[in-house]
Amino acid sequence: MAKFMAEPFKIKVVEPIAMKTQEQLAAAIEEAGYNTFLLKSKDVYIDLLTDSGTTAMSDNQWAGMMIGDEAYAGSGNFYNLEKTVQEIYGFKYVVPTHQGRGAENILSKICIKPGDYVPGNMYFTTTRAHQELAGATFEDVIIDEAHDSQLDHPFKGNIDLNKFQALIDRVGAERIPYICLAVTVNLAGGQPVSIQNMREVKQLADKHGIKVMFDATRCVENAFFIHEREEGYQDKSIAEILKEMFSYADGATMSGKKDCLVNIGGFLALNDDDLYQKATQLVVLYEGMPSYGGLAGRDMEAMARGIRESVDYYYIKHRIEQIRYLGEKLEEAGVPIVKPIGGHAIFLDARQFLPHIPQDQFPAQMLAAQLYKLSGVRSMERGIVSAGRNSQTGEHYFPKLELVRLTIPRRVYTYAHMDVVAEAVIELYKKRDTIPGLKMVYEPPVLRFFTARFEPVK
Ligand code: PM9
Repeated sequence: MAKFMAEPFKIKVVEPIAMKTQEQLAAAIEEAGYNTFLLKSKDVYIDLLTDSGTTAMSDNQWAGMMIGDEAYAGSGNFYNLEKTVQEIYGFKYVVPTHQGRGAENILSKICIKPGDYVPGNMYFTTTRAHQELAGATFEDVIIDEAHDSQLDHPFKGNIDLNKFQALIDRVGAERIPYICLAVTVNLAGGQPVSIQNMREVKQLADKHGIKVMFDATRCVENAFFIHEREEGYQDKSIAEILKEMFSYADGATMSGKKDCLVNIGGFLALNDDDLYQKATQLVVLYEGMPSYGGLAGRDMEAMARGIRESVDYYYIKHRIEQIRYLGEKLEEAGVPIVKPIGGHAIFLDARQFLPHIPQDQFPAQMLAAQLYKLSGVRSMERGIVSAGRNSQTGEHYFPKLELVRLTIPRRVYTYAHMDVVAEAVIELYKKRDTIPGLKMVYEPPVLRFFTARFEPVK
């Protein structure tokens, strides 16, 4: 059998992509202030900025778009989505939102009071921003291994139960409304959480009356790693593993733009009647009626169908193996990447790639800009720029991980595209000593990575 599984789909529609000259690439990145978020899509050759909303939908999903029930209230597509989430994930209630952060906003507002603490397995940008806006302090309780890019560990996303217990002892359980468990952990490199850890977190949380809320954004990728790595799960289907995973959660926020295989959409899933009532009161303010929550009927139908497709074993096996193919090529050439290879992306370790650039000269930001300038491949900084500033002290957060993410959209690119990306990264690695640092010349007050601008240090 081939080491890397070929695409389990045929290509029916194609979208041409731009071929740019070196001069055009250099001009575009300068105009974008060395921020790959500010590039125009038309100037990008292979777009690995994100796997969020960039999925190629199936013929079945597009067919579903045609039966969108666009009634203002009680759309049939909402009931299909609700039934699908109940069946596949096992939650009682579903509140649709326009995307993941809509669900994060509602969850934070209904659960958090000022002065609370929310522990989690490493921060995520929008998740932490909503927790902080609601008055909470985020506390990272992921295992130490997650902060070391070179340490191989099968479940680097796990919660350290001692850190969780220490927080409970320090601030008191009554100031911890919930623990946020991301499956997988994006900023650690797409690293999974084991079923055993989920079970133990739930036990400890239950003992202290603390709720467990999953960030379910990449739950199918997490389920695949459990199938591959955790004893006793080799004979279980992806759907069975997902069901068990969510049995250890009281609720979940979901960015449907990732593992639900759609271009827009999300939801908040809950089991508790009272929390659900509160969520429906807020969703009408921020998103729309509880039966559409900011989405068109056709979007809910596409998401319901995407959820069912996502649990197909061959879909997820191909996805993970395509990413591994790229990662192994880079490893063979000695390029420093986060280990083990995660579920949605390859993460370049910018500290090791560009050791001569200090962290406050934004090495990962510059690495992403240089990769684009060389090849037209767009990636994303996930280091000090993404981490932002401590709102109390105004200082930069200095995360241990200073990374560039090559994020693979679902069902969009082929192995040949992965070859092009690998060649470009390897070429850049060979001339890494010539790359200077950056200074920030514009900084917005929140989520600065989206719109900040930079210039090379002379
Ligand atoms: N993730 C990503 O590229 C898109 C925005 S970049 C800030 O990785 C997790 C784990 C995510 C995520 C988005 C969201 C928010 C929540 N949790 O983008 O609002 O990776 O649908 O989801 C992005 P929405």
